[in-house]
Amino acid sequence: MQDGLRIDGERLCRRIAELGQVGAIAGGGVARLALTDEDRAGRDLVVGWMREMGLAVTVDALGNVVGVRRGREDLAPVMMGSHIDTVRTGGRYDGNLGVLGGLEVLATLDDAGIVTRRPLAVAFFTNEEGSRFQPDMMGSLAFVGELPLEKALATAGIDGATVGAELARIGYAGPAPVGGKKGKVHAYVELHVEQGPVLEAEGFTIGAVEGVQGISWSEFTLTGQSNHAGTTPMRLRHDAGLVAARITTFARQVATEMGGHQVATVGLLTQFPNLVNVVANRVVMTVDLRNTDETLLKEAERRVFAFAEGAAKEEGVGLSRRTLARFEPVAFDAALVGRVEAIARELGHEVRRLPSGAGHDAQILASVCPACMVFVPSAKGVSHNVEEYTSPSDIQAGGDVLLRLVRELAG
Ligand code: HGY
Ligand code: MN
Ligand code: MN
Repeated sequence: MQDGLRIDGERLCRRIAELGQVGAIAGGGVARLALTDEDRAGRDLVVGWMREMGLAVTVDALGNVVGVRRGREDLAPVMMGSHIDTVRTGGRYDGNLGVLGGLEVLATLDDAGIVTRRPLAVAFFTNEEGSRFQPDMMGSLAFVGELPLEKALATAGIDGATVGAELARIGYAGPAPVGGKKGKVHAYVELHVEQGPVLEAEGFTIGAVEGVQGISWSEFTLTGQSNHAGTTPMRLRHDAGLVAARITTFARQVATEMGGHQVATVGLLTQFPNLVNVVANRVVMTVDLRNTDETLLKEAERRVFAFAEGAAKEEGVGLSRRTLARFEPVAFDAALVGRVEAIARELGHEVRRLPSGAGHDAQILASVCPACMVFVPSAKGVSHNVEEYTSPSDIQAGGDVLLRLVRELAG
């Protein structure tokens, strides 16, 4: 389709800025952890925009929201979407760009008086980030039927609240059922910021995302013995804090030694009693390991888990491990990846293929329909950081690729 229709990038940037005011934090970022009051306010704003556009809005039992624009025929829709929950030091673009970009595509078609053959849908999924409640992509996992609703609702977060209680509290426990989506979505396209340094460093405007790397999230609970920092001889200590520190440095060592796509992060670490003169008797910490190759990811897990056991044993500290999330690498639909690449070129943008380092709802939707992602650059490769930024011209480019691909898929 060669017509010159383009999204209204300025309107999209205005909406990104407006949503970015909800849960705004110093430095231009946002904090809208899943199912908090800030998340509710963001949801209310986006649902309001959906209703203003005349979309048929449904909310399911885990709070996933889908707005549908009618097509000429009553067929399975082409779906766009992402998430609007954020991490605690979130940026304005992660997730939000994919949801608001989808709404912008619909508004552009409204302005042009175009009705596609298939209906078009824009979704935002509950708790994509997984920061407050694990696993990440919780909403889309339930949406496709891979995570039982009861299990999701019973999940306790890092602050002790449960998903079910918080979902009801913010008023987004909806009537629509979760699961049963085979054949109900024709294709899924997610516009998202790269969140890494590749596109900007190499001068590309569009990323044709080939797939998402494997993700392994573990929680370690270390149980030592609190004791007096001054009177306890070193040989008699059972210092949970020391074991945690050794696990952290070993995880980094494994990633450095393995190289390639291997990454390792200790993001959450709480120490008890966390006092200057008391040997720590309890640490809860997370280890995030990722790799594009499942065999290598398993090797990294094996090395880190074995080291942790050994270090705990040496110090006479108890250790238990819980899996918070585990996803194998996912490859997106090859034909769709090819179309993202070709359409970007037709629109005159420099494009390259690349894997996604971050997890996304698209990797979950891929289990029920052909799915793909369109990346746009992140300035300085920064994300999960208030300085996350993507330029208006890159947003325009990403939105135009999304518009053309979705029109092609929806006829
Ligand atoms: O952690 C991730 O990959 C995503 O931000 N949920
Ligand atoms: Mn995201
Ligand atoms: Mn994120």
